[in-house]
Amino acid sequence: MKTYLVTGAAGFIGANFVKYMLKKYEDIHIVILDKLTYAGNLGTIKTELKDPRVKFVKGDIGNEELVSYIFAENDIDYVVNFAAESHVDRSITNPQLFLQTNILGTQNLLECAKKAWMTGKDADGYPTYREGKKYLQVSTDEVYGSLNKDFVDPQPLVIKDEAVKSVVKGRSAIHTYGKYFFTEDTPLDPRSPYSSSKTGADLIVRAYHETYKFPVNITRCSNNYGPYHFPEKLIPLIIKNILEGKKLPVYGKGENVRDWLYVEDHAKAIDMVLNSGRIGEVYNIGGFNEEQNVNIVKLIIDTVVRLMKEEPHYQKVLRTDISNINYDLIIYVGDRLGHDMRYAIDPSKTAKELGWYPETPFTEGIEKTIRWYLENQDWVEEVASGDYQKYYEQMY
Ligand code: NAD
Ligand code: TDX
Repeated sequence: MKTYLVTGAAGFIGANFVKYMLKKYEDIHIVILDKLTYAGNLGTIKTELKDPRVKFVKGDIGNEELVSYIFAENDIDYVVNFAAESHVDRSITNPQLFLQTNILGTQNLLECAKKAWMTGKDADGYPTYREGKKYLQVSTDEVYGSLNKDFVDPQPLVIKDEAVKSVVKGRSAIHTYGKYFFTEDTPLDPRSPYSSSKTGADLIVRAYHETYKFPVNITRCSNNYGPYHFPEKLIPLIIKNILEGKKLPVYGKGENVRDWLYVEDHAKAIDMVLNSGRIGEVYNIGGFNEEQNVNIVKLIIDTVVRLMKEEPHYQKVLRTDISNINYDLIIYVGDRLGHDMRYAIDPSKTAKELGWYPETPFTEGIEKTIRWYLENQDWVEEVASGDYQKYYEQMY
């Protein structure tokens, strides 16, 4: 029986991770620590909150007294730190909060876990820890910067490594937009306040490992999508606006490339890294699934229209006539400051060492995601009330 401290689990990926773990393991305890910022929502985990295996604590990962208390009250085996300020656009208007939560919050979690797990010192003066403990930092491909100059017309992605090929079983990318990919050895080169704060967090995690031999893993994943994604991010914002007949804002020329990963595939990878990842290692988690933003928007429009026609009962959620849903809704708006051009993760190490691969083909994942939004409009209304409206008006 393992006990997990999962931070930020009232948010998008953390909640999906908790759902995945509770389904997969009967014998598990999960303590959720979440500050319930604008991005955290108890409605996202309402079923899990009723589960006797789950405890919920409202609070800040940076609160030393509270986090120490959680460690004193629970025999935590694994910490999985999802809690963060996660939106690049918000980091441009309010960078300080990102440093506070993402760097100082992470350091506080590390320090409290270190104190709770420490057993003594070895002959060289390094701390020793109780068996089987691990801290996992959920990081991002954005710490590697941007593949700005490496940009070509879409080409088929050819995986040459036989070991990787045998793991991904043909479920590889539709195409790639460049020759270069981020590997775990790519130098860190963040460019936005958000990615700089995530890099700061990664560096302090590495420092705890090197300086105190503290047991850690870092995972760096590409853009996630799926259920419970907050509608400030591209995919859920576009779905929401289509259903309301609103314009679809695409930054700049819409040519920027992101690598998209279905959130459940990410949850599976984190579980595998916790179980089998080598201590101190970084693991890249990517979708083998690069696409330009404008093509994502077009794919969502096409999929919504197809679903509405194939299953007309979905039309009841439309606040516009179906004939209005077409590419004319797309508007090109001012570009994000310092907008990273291309992210492309090479997850070969994770595939080879852990046997993980992104199982969900993109068109299937997008259809599942759109269906989820069509069927969960109550959730959308709940998270998009109040502050969200102000944010939306300021941004667009
Ligand atoms: P999210 O914004 O949806 O959720 C963040 C959660 O953290 C919220 O529930 C929020 O209330 C909580 N939180 C924020 N500050 C906190 C604090 N100080 N103390 C405790 N809780 C706090 O984020 P997400 O998209 O689910 O991302 C989760 C993690 O994954 C983040 O660390 C993010 O950097 C990383 N990541 C996200 C993506 C992505 O595509 N969404 C990709 C790569 C990495
Ligand atoms: O309205 C929009 N129009 C638009 O063109 C929005 C919200 C975004 N975009 C563009 C910007 C990006 O190129 O779409 C792309 C995706 O944007 P976001 O959904 O904001 O994601 P991104 O900035 O790529 O960052 C995400 O992936 C990496 C997460 O928010 C981060 O937490 C994660 O680390």
